[in-house]
Amino acid sequence: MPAKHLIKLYDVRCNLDPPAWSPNVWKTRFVLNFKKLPYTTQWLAYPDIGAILSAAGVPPTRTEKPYYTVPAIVDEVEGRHPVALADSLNIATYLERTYPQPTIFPGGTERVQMTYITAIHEHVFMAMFYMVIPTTTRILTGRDLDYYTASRKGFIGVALEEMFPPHKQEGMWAKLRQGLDQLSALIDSVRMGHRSRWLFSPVDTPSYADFDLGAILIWFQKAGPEGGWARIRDLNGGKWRRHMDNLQPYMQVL
Ligand SMILES: N[C@@H](CCC(=O)N[C@@H](CS)C(=O)NCC(=O)O)C(=O)O
Repeated sequence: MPAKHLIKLYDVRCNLDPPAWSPNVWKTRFVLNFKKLPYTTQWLAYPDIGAILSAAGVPPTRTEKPYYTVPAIVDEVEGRHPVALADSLNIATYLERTYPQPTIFPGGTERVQMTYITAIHEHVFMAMFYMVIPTTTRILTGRDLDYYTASRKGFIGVALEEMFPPHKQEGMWAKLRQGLDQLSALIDSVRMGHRSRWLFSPVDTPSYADFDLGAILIWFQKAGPEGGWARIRDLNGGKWRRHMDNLQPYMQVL
């Protein structure tokens, strides 16, 4: 039994209820829920992320702006120094090492899980990125919205209104469908070797790549183009909708 501890999870708020929309934070939340670790979420306003995380002793994740990012956690372990860290993969690795059961890398699949995550990133996340960055403005208000709209061009190098303009939209949807087809083909080849209901796990519990894809699909649902999830959820034989249904037990927002 690990020592008594409480984890604080830092997330960025939005105006939905519950306010959890950030894909990288969902990756951490899935792992916390799956491992049944005790945690509470501290919701941050976008412009306050840097000041609050640095005051909490969390290290920066980047060498240029924004220096500080969510997710971040502080794990207060009785009798030990609190552990403060950021970056979703770094946090997943720490949680797996410190609280190994149940495992997010079943059957020693850590390396292969990383190749699945790269494929999810290339085929799906990148195809969604320029759709979701501008449409995220519909779930932000006040200071959060002001900060977000003023900073994206500087951080990403493209103005919000140039990312997903009407004349590019059909081409971008086609590219996303193509990316989903590619990921679906990879999943089908992975699943030839096992009968698990999970897309990337050979056993009856989900793996980190299952959470990674779930986090990206939640982000697309919550912050992406209106009606966007309805356009993709039943593609590829309904894989994406079934995956989200299967992940429901790990979607609590605490
Ligand atoms: N590689 C990092 C990326 C984290 C990241 O980009 N987080 C965004 C929210 S999803 C953020 O905190 N942005 C701060 C800002 O835009 O000021 C991870 O996986 O944790």
